[in-house]
Amino acid sequence: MSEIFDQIGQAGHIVLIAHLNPDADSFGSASAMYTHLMRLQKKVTLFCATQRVDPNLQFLPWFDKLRHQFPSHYDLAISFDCASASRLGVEDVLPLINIDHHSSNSGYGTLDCVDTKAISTTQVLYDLFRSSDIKINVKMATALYAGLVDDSQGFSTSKTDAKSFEMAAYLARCGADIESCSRALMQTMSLAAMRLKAMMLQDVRLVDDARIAILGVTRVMMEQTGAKEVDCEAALQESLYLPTVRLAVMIRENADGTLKGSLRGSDETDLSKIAGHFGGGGHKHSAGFELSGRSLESVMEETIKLFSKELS
Ligand SMILES: [Mn+2]
Repeated sequence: MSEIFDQIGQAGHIVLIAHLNPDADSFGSASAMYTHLMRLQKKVTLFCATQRVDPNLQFLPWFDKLRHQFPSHYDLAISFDCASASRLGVEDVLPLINIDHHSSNSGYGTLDCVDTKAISTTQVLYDLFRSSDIKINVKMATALYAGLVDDSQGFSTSKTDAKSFEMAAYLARCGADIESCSRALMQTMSLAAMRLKAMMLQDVRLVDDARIAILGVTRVMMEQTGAKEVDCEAALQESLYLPTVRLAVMIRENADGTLKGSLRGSDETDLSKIAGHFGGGGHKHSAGFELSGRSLESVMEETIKLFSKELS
């Protein structure tokens, strides 16, 4: 642990990496670290390969500092919430500190700080800050709380425990803007996202005695609504609200013809294993994969078969 802050201390220029299509956990972690590094008067680049970052994250400190061009010279990079090197959106990053909480994390860093028990990457970072007696100011508190509340889906997932609430209480005392986090992360949706959600739920298929919900998102649906990739999440999550549904899968066509698969569940099935079948990974109850050269229908059928086998 102290090695992380030793390496930071020795570096002049540090690149903080939020993963492709960053969420509040990845960007929140990078944002909190940015504040800390500013206090240390470091030169910092806040990097994310995705150009169109979810505007709901705009309320977080340093959103305007995001850069999409990876710097050619730097002393140290730190990735946040990236389960694999492919999530970085950039290749051959060295030296690299990998801070994460995914159970499927492949340990791709030159230094890995992965706590799979942590509810969010911001919790891993919070533990690092606390154990090193680093003061958490208002900006850091909001950024860390954002990852906590988003990854725990408002303190509702099975990983939510006393420690989650202790962290929340501590961050609240540090001045975290809880209302802005709730509003931006749980109570804000664009009209495009709302229309896409309606389309997806209209077309949801239930198979295997309605235990599996299948959602397909075509390029046409994305174009017609003008929605973004992250906008697909709401319908996927809400399909699990159906009383019989235990597993939900969404296959989305990207603009370049590749496919993105997202798996969600609430029972004993380890979804990171199923995602692994397609070369992906993630958590037990939330996993994903990316494929090219396959049709949406064929991947759907294959996923249904794998799911049915798991449930039988
Ligand atoms: Mn996370």
